[in-house]
Amino acid sequence: MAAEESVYSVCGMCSVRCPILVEKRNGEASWIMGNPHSPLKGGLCARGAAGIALERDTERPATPLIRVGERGEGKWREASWEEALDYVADRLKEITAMHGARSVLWSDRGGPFVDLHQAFMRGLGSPNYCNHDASCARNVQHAALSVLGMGRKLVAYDFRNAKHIILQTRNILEAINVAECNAVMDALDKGCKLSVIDIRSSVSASKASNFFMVRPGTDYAFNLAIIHELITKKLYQADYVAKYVDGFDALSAFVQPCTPEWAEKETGIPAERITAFAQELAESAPNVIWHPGWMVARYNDSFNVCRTAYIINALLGSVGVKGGLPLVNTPKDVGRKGLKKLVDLFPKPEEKRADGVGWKHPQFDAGPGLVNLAYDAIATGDPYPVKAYLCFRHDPLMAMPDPEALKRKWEALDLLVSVTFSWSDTAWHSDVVLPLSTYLSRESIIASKAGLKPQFFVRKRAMQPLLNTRADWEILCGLAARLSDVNPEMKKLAFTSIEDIWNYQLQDTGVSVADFAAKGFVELADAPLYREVEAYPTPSGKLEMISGKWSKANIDTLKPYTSPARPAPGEFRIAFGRVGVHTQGHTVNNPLLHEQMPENVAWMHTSRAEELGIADGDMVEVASAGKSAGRMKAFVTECIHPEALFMVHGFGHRLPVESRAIGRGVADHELMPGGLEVWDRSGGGLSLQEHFVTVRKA
Ligand SMILES: Nc1nc2c(c(=O)[nH]1)N[C@H]1C(S)=C(S)[C@@H](COP(=O)(O)OP(=O)(O)OC[C@H]3O[C@@H](n4cnc5c(=O)[nH]c(N)nc54)[C@H](O)[C@@H]3O)O[C@H]1N2
Ligand SMILES: Nc1nc2c(c(=O)[nH]1)N[C@H]1C(S)=C(S)[C@@H](COP(=O)(O)OP(=O)(O)OC[C@H]3O[C@@H](n4cnc5c(=O)[nH]c(N)nc54)[C@H](O)[C@@H]3O)O[C@H]1N2
Ligand code: SF4
Ligand SMILES: [Mo]
Repeated sequence: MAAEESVYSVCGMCSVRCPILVEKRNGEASWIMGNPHSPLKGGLCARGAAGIALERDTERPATPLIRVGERGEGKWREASWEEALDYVADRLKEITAMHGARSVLWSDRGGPFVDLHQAFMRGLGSPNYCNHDASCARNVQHAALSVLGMGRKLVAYDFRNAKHIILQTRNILEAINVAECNAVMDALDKGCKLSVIDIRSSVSASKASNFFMVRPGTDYAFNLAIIHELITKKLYQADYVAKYVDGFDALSAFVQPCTPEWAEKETGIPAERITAFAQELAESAPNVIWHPGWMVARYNDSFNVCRTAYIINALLGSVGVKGGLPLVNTPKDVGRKGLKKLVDLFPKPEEKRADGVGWKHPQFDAGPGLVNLAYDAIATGDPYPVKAYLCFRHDPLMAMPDPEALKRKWEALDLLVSVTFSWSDTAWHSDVVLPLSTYLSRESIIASKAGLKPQFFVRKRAMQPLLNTRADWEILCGLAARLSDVNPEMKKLAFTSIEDIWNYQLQDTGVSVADFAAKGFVELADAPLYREVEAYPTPSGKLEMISGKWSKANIDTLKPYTSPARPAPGEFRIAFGRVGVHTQGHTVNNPLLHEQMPENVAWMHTSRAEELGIADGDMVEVASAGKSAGRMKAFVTECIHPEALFMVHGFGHRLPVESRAIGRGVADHELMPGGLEVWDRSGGGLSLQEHFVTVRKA
């Protein structure tokens, strides 16, 4: 039977947001595939294919809920949408009347649709918009800002034209972005080399011609030795460096002691392999991509690891270059007008941010701030009281270390609201749960994507929600309408249809809503555009080996290397990562994906397992600072560094409302006591792998 209708939309099973085509039968989504007009060519990852199971799952918040018991007790009363939105709006009115608009904090998952969220916060008059990124890519973002003067997403990874791709702390074939996976696989088919630097052998490592299993926490030493070799052996692109690099002499002097022999002692990688690797890199220059990483909230020097990745790219002449890291184009770069921003409906609040970003920490990107520091403001009232927290598509109790400590920091909140499409620890702990429609049953605002060919794209509703859930715009515009009696400015955001929002956004762009019908996205250029770089937006106009901006904040960007602690006898360093079939913690209860992988296992080296009398498949108990986080199966293998204990993040759920996920596997973030205070002062990221655990046979 032919499908009734197809809808172009956008996947929402992870933060990549691939373009999709949804087929419908009997008014419901019946089949999802990658958008055939896009580089996905119809393909999708396993999680993307499990979207219909999410929509049909009833083990998710089915209607708005207002807490009646204690926080986290799981006692709720069901409310209508009218009642729940009135309740939240009334509480916000009371709190802002007493403590000012700045007492409201927001966090979300970042990404292309946040204009609406930022507009809501500005409309309220609060500067405290944050995203999740202190626990993800902030160190990469700040490294990019410190070397290139611009954010990490303003350069692309031109995998298809590369001759050598280096993945460091980046498992591209399992931590999936479908278009990137396809591009890397196509490049490998054409003879591009792949090198992987990891603490364990991942699927990506299995495709590599060079695999370097470094001692956990020593990547900075590895990179400094590569820089040493590129400089002392004159393997760098001298013309490029003369034109684009600032601080080369200081860098040369700094890496002088960082010989491959020195790095061998730190990393465990033989000196001659490091020397040979540097030579190989030079042979492919400038078509080299040394990936600066994605999830790098790991160590106290992760910022420097990412910085040195950008520096190596700079020495090899690949920044700003085809087949390397070319600059992406915004609509303006291709002579087009960008979307009209919702955030521009309101003036920027003059108030300082509660997290100190932009004033106490002038070097950091004030856009999404650092949410962990905003939690400190909740707990201390310094620099001012923060009393309401709207947690949107974000589960900090799973995404941040040490959930019990975080709950204590939140005790001073008068209102905690969670907007989510699945149950989460944060939703369970909230005062109000506003159930979001899944991405199949909601629309989103139009998004703009910079790239070699910039585009606008839109998520359309493929079906009506099966449960009593609402779209993000319906929730926020509904709150805005209710807040306009005390804050007339908010009327501007009280849209009553998504078309009105889309038409507002598309004003003067030369694109209309109807233009999305053909492919689901509208390209703003006919062909990829590689722009010649004249100057970088750094203080020196060049790629900065020593960052002018960070120096002003008294931070040394050529930081001396500190050797990471070795685990005490019987201990392991905790390490974590992703797996192809799950997204973070929120797909573990998805009926289809749960079937694929119901629990995580503890990867440990054969020699360490023998020491502890543990055999492959044994149940083990994992603890940190004497506190057990639960039991899981041991996966005993030669394919991991002996100092590390690795597990996939997102398991160890404890909520009774998730019958499939409950009690399966262990939660890595419960093994990081005091972890909220352990973060990289120069890069802003949490240092989630600066923690040690013990394991015993259960
Ligand atoms: N210990 C430890 N901590 C980590 C990590 C780790 O590996 N180990 N990983 C870190 C990383 S890389 C990140 S990005 C953060 C992630 O942590 P979070 O930012 O919290 O991300 P998610 O779990 O993807 O999503 C949070 C919630 O949003 C809800 N949601 C609502 N709408 C949508 C939607 O349209 N799409 C999706 N996908 N979810 C929606 C989901 O139901 C889920 O409950 O955690 C970080 N924290
Ligand atoms: N399937 C799937 N794909 C995803 C996601 C998902 O949840 N599931 N999440 C998305 C998100 S939010 C993010 S941030 C990205 C993350 O993308 P990645 O950062 O690529 O993913 P991870 O698996 O967290 O980590 C990559 C690798 O780092 C290794 N590693 C750990 N410690 C060290 C170390 O000290 N040195 C080195 N060199 N390597 C180390 C791990 O073993 C792992 O193989 O993935 C995105 N894509
Ligand atoms: S990578 Fe997979 S889950 Fe993520 S957006 Fe793409 S298809 Fe969806
Ligand atoms: Mo992430």
